[in-house]
Amino acid sequence: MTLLVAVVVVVTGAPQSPARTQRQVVVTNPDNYPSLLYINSAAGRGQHTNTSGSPIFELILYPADPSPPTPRHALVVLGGGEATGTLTLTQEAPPTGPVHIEGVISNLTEGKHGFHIHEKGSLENGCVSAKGHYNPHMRNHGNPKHLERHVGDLGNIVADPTGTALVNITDPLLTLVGPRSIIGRAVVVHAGVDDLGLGGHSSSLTTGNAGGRVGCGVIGHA
Ligand SMILES: *[C@@H]1O[C@H](CO)[C@@H](O)[C@H](O)[C@H]1NC(C)=O
Ligand SMILES: *[C@@H]1O[C@H](CO)[C@@H](O)[C@H](O)[C@H]1NC(C)=O
Ligand SMILES: *[C@@H]1O[C@H](CO)[C@@H](O)[C@H](O)[C@H]1NC(C)=O
Ligand SMILES: [Cu+2]
Ligand SMILES: [Zn+2]
Repeated sequence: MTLLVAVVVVVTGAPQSPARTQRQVVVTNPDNYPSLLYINSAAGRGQHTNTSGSPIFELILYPADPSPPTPRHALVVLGGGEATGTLTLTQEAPPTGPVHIEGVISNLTEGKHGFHIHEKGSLENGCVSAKGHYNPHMRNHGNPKHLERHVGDLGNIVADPTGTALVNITDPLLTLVGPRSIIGRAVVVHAGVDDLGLGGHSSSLTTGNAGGRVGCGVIGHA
């Protein structure tokens, strides 16, 4: 069974909706395994095409499962920096239902801290080894509520005067299964505020200018 990822450029005029929409059809792949084809309309603009702002569709083929979706769970222990904590990730209806991230992060400075999924699940040389934001669709950095964002962009978490941040995020683009699963990648907490791409700084459209990395952990199966 192979998983297929393909991109299709929308010709013109499709509205740019922040909400990810999917359609589901049953197809038969060359091995005669029934599969589910998901059409993700908020994917991105593609690495090798200039679609000048048009949305493109990403088509993901998953093995068909006749039973109801089984919830998926993942876990992150932040141990790669000064900020510590544990986060649980839950996807009630994989592969395309939203992912809920919940937990507590401590030993932060009071205020907002950029919070992202980064590409690599490595802390070999500290949080820097997690590399850049997870961005499979080659978009600019942005607000998680907008179409123009990295898949890994989750905005800011807010620490109280004791340095504790309660994390309670539900995100429609993340998934814990299939070729776009974030399991095996890293969560990173930054020293500063993520400007959501609006700061006008040279790094606003790549990192949100969120500063150094004060906490990180690898997302694992739970
Ligand atoms: C993409 O196309 C638009 C509109 O044709 C053009 O203005 C822009 O410069 C192009 N960008 C690149 C990177 O080629
Ligand atoms: C909390 O952060 C400070 C630096 O801000 C660091 O010196 C200290 O070791 C951290 N505490 C823990 C428990 O990691
Ligand atoms: C998390 O956020 C949701 C929606 O904003 C809210 O209904 C829920 O009570 C929150 N949970 C916690 C533990 O704060
Ligand atoms: Cu980051
Ligand atoms: Zn980003």
